Amino acid sequence: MLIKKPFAVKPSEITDRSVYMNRRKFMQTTSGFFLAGISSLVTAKTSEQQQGAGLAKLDYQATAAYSTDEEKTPYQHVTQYNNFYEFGTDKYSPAHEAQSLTTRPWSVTVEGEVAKPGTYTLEDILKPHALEERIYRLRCVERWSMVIPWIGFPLADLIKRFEPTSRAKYVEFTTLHRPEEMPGQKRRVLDWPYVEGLRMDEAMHPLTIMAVGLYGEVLPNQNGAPMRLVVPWKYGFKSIKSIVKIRFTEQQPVSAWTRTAPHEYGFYANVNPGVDHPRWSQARERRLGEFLKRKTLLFNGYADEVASLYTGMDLSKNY
Ligand SMILES: Nc1nc2c(c(=O)[nH]1)N[C@H]1C(S)=C(S)[C@@H](COP(=O)(O)O)O[C@H]1N2
Ligand SMILES: [Mo]
Repeated sequence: MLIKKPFAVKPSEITDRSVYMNRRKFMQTTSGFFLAGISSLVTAKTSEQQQGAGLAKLDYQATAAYSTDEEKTPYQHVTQYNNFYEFGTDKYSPAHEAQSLTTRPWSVTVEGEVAKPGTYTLEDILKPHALEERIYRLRCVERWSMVIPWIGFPLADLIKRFEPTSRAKYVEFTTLHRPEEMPGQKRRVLDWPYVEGLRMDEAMHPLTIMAVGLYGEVLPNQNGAPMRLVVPWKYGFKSIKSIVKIRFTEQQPVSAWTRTAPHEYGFYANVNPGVDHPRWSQARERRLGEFLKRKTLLFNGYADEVASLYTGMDLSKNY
């Protein structure tokens, strides 16, 4: 996703570096005692057991619906290797820089084609929703992937409460714009604030969730606290973080990435190994914490659930 490369690492090197760096960090923080030759398998298993970071615990149902039983990506990878440009373009910056973000009080403005527009507090938003765990794959356009135990609720349940009108064909989401706390917004890497959008049927799809936590705890700031989208069949950039506005529209929203580089980042952004990014192939990906690449799956492996949303569409044109 690097438009203006802020540091001299090729996209192809980024994941390799992450695997190396995270392992190294883990070895440093958790075990000065580990011998250097310890196998990667043992390292991964040990770090995975170290779940959570002592943030507030959430009450949730562990639902099997839609969850993958693949091995979860260790917490350290999920929370130390992030894309959150508001806190810098380096993948290791958000884990540090996002700690100063104030997530209380928090409110969300709902506007556009809805019967119940208004400004809702985070508490208003969350109150009626039972939380559940969904273990989803998330695949970044830059070719790394993760398996994350998200805690959240279906976005559809939230949308219904606002009673969109019949003219609402799309939903647009906006991230907080607060340069004092989001140092990355002082540089024009993107046209701030970060904006993303979904077609109404995508937003209402049962796989689409609003996440408020991961690994049993509230979201760490770097992962999009207090509330972010998770759309597992789309490239990670559609999963917008730290949402403050939800707008229902008749016209297709223009996302921040599409505005910045329309040839590289389209509106749909469905994971598709057959449609290359203009600067790299999307055929393979690296699961964080693993060494061998895997084949990328159509719709990130969720084709059975979502392929019908795109019947008759040319996915190489609607990328
Ligand atoms: N506001 C905002 N949301 C964002 C981003 C961002 O830079 N800003 N990055 C996106 C990208 S490119 C990815 S891959 C995912 C990464 O989520 P994670 O860091 O929690 O793994 O967040 C997405 N949501
Ligand atoms: Mo991404």
